[in-house]
Amino acid sequence: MLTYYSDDHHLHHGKCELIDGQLMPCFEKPQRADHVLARVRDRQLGDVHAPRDFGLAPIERIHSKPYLDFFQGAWTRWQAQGGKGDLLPFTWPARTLRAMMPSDLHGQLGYYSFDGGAPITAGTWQAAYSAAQVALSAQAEIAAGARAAFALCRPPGHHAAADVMGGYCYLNNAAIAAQAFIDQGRRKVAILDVDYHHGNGTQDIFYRRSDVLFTSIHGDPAEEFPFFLGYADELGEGEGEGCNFNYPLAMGSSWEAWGAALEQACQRIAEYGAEVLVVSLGVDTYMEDPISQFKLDSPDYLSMGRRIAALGLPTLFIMEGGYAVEAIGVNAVNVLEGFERA
Ligand code: OKP
Ligand code: ZN
Repeated sequence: MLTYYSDDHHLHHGKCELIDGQLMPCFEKPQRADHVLARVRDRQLGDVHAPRDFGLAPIERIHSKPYLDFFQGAWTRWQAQGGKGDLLPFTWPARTLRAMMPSDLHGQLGYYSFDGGAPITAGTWQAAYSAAQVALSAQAEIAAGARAAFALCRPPGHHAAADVMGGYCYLNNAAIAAQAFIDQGRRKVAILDVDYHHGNGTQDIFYRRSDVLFTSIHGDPAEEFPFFLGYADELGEGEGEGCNFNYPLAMGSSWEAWGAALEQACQRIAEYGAEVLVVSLGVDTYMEDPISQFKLDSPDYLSMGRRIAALGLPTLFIMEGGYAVEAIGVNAVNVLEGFERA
C-alpha cells in the first residue's frame, strides 16, 4: 500500500511535558515518525508520497474557524509578547468557572485546550496542517479506488475536538478524513481507534451523528488519560444513538483481552454496514511503551492487521500514538503487513 508522509512534522518539537510532577522531554517527538518511515522503507511496504495540498476547507469541516484562527496565530502573538519557551496552557474553565473568552493569549489557550500536553511551538501549526493534508491525501487514494493507504501523520489527532486541543493533538486527522469521505458521497463511515488512549476528540465530533460510527479500544478512563471520556455507557446521542462503542480495558491487558474487544468492535462495524473504514492507528498498546500499560507484543500487531482486513472494507490507516520509538515502526508496519497479507 502507499504511504503518505510530510517532512514538515519536524517543525513541531515541544521541549517538555509535566509527568508525575517532573518536567520531562516530550514523548511525542519527531523521531517517532522517522522510525515508522524507516520501517515502511525497509520492509518495502510500498511507495512513499508527499501529500497534496487540499487547503483549509476540509479542515474547517471539522474544526471551528475561531479555533483554527487562534491556533494559526498563537505563536506570533506569543513572540510579540516576548514569549521564550513553548506556549503551554495552565488555566482551564473547569466546573466552577465560566467558559468565557478572555482577551489574553493564555486565557484563550486555556479556553481552547483540555490539558497541558499540547505545546505550541514555532512550527506546530505548519506541522499539524501538513499532517491533515497527509490524511486527506491518503483519503483521496482510497476514494480513487485503493484498498488501503497509510497516512503517516505527526502530530497525532484523536484527542483534538472541534475547538479543543490536548493530549499531543491539535487537528483531528482521522475526523477530517472521515468527513471527506462523507462530503464525497459515502453514507456510512466507520472509525476504529486502536490507540491505547481513548479518542475523546473523535468521539465528541461524531457523537450526535449516525453517518460516522466510532469504536475505540483503550485503557479504562477510570484509571487512564483522558479520564473524562471513553466509558462503555457512552453510546451516542440523538441521531447518533447506537453509533458509538467504547471498549475500556484494565491496565495490563494483553492480546487475549484486546483481541476479544477487537472482535466485538469489528462485529459492530460489520452490523453497521460501513462502506469504508478509518483506523486511528496508535501502537502505544505495546508492552514496552513508556507511557502506557497494555501488554501487546510485536506479533500481535500482525493479528490485528489480519482481523481488520477480514472486514473486507477499503481501509485508511492514520498514525496516532506510540512512544517506544524503536518499536513503533515495527509494530505499525506489522499491522499494515498483517492487513495486506490477509
Ligand atoms: C496521546 B495519544 C502520562 C501522561 C499522559 C497525555 C498522553 C497523550 C497520548 N502520565 N499525557 O493518544 O497517544
Ligand atoms: Zn495514545
